Amino acid sequence: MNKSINKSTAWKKLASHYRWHKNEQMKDLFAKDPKRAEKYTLQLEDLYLDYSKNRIDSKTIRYLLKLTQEVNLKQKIEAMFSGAKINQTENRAVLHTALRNRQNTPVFVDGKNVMPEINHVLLRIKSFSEAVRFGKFKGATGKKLTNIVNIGIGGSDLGPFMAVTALKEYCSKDMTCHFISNIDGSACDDVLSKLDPEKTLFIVVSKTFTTIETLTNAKTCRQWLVDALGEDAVAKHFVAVSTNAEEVAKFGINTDNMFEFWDFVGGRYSMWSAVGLSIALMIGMENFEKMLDGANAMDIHFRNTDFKENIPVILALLGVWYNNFFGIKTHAVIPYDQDLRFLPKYLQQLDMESNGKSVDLNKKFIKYSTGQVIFGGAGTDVQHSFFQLIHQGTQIVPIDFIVPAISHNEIGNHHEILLANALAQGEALMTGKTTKQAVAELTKAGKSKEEISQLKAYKTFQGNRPSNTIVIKQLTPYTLGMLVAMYEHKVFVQGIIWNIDSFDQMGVELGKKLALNILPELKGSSPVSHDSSTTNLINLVKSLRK
Ligand code: G6Q
Repeated sequence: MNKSINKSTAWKKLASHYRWHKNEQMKDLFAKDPKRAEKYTLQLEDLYLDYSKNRIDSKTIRYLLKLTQEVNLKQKIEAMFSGAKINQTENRAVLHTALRNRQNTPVFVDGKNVMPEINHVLLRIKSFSEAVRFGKFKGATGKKLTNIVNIGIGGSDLGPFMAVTALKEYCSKDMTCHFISNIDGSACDDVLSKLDPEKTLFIVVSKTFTTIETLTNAKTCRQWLVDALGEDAVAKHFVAVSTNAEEVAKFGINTDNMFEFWDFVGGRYSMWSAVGLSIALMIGMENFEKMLDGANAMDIHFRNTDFKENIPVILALLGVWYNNFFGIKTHAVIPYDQDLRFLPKYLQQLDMESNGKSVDLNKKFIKYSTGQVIFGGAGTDVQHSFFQLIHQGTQIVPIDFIVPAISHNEIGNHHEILLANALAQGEALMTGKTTKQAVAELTKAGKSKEEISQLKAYKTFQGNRPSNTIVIKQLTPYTLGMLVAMYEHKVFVQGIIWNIDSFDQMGVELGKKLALNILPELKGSSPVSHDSSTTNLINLVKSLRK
C-alpha cells in the first residue's frame, strides 16, 4: 500500500516552503530576476506556456518535481500509454492516447493489439463522413444530408460540441451541426423545429446505449423522422456510436450503421474516437486527422519530456501547489477566442468528473483536497462579469488565459484589442495597484482630498494573483488537439499525485438511480421512503401539474 502523499517528504517540504513563501510578491520576484519570464516559459511547436506569473520560485518547482518522484509519475505515464489497467475500480485500460497513436505502434490490452480495430474504425469514419459530405450517402428521398444532429450527453456530447464550435472556420459551409443532450423536451424541440427531415442525419452517441436522456431524445427524433418519411427512412437517417451492439439493435438501428468504440475509452476522453463522428462530418477527415496529430504531438511531449519542461506536468503541479498548499479551490480557464467559448464547459467535465473524488486507490477516505472547481468563459465577455471577484474579491482564483496570436477573423483591429485585453489581465492581476498609485491617479484626475480619501481604498488592487498564459499561433484542428490533450494529461498527473482513479465517475450514478425511483411516483404512485422534503416536493410538483 502506498504511503499517503501528504505524509511524504516532498509534501512536508512544500508545506514548510509555503509558510515561508506565501507572502512573497511576484512583482519582487520579477524585479529580482530579469530572466524570470524566459525561465518559466515552455514551448511545444506553436504552443507556448508562460507560467512566470505564478507564486513560485525555483525551490517551489524543485519541491513540486519531487512529488512526481514520490508517486512514480514516469512509470505511471508508461503504464497508461502501454495499456495497463490503470482504471482500477472498473478494471479497464485507459487508452485515449491509442486513438491518436499516429505512429501506429502496437498497444496491447489483454494480449491483443488494439491498433488494428482503431484504424479500422478510423477508416469507417473516413469513408462514411466523405460519403455524406460529397453527397454519395443520401437521405431516404435522395437528398444530400446537410444537417447533422448529435444526440448524446456528457462525454458523448461535450467534446464534439466544443470542437465543432471551436473549428467553425473549418466546417463545411453547406452543413449545420446541432447537439441534443438535455432530457428537457425544449432541447429536442429547439433543434427539430429548425430542420428538414429529408436532409437530416442523426448520430446517436452513447457508450452504454442505456442512458435515459439519450435514448429518450433519440426516440423522439426517430418518431419525428418516421412521421415525416416513414419507418424505412430510419436506415438512411440514423447511425449510432456505441460499445453496445445489442442495445443499438434493440433500439432499431441496424448495426451496419454503428460505429464502435471500446471500454478503454472513457466518455470524457472519447472525442478522438467515433464519438467525434460529427466533428469529422463537419470539418472533413483530413482536418479530423490533424486534430489527432496535434493531440499525438502533445502525447509524445508528455511521455518523453523531462518533467521540468513538460507542459502538462508543470500545469498539474501548479494546480497542486494552489489547491493543497494555498487552499485554493477554484481554477478559471479564459480563452480569448470566441470559438473556444465552450472549452471551459468541456474542461469542467474533464477535470471535475475525473478528479472530484474523496476515496483513494487504497480505498481510504482522503484527508487532503482533490479536484478543483473549474469555470470560465470567453474573454473579453467575462471581464465584464466575474472578473471583479478575480481582481478584488477575497479569494484568489488562478487562471489559464488561452490566447491565439492570429485570428481567423482579422476584421479591422478587433483581434489586436482582444489580444491587448488578454495580456493586460494577467499583468493587472499580478501587479495590482497600490494605494499610493491609486492616490496619484485620483489626484491627476483632479479629485478633491475628500474624494481621494473616500475612494483610495476601493481603487487599490492587491495584485499578486496568479495566472498562466497559453499562447497558440492560431486556433486550428492541430492546435485544438494539442490543447485538449494538454489538459487531459494535466488532469492525469493530478490524479496520480492525489492517488485517485481519474477514470471512473461513480458519483454521477446515485442521482440517476433515485430519479428512476421518483419517476413512477410523479406518474401516480405515492412517494415512499424519502425524506420529508423530497416527499413534499414530489407532492407539490404533482399538485401543480394537475
Ligand atoms: C464521461 C462519463 C459520462 C458519460 C455520459 C453518457 O466520462 O462517463 O459523462 O459520457 O453519462 O454516457 P453514455 O455515452 O453511456 O450515454
